[in-house]
Amino acid sequence: MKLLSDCIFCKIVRREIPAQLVYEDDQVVAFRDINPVAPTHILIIPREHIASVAEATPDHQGLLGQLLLAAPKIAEKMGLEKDNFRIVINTGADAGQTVFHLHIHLLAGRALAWPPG
Ligand code: IU
Repeated sequence: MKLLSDCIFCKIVRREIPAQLVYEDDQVVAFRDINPVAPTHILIIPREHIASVAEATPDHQGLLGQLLLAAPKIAEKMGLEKDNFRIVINTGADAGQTVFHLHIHLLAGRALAWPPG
């Protein structure tokens, strides 16, 4: 499995820096965003280092499914309405990606506007 020594999210996966973990399984880790933009703001990431969804390959098909399927599990586990949340994957700097380890934002707990900025 690819892990990058200088990637902050890889360090969270390896428990080298602290994070408030809310869920983990064999391929996925989820933790609270340090700068939440909604009452609930969770980042769902693969243990494996993949820079963005644009870097994913057909080999990652199962992993990508597992990442997505973690979202309603986490919502339910956290006492949220299981079917009332937004998930977002910023891909590339112009789309707002700042950490280049694939992550799904799970946002909930307030009304969310559309379209996003
Ligand atoms: P983005 O989609 O790449 O912009 O999201 C990165 C998120 O990672 C952003 O919401 C940050 O607040 C969050 N984050 C974090 O939770 N912990 C960290 O150590 C760092 C960023 I660096």
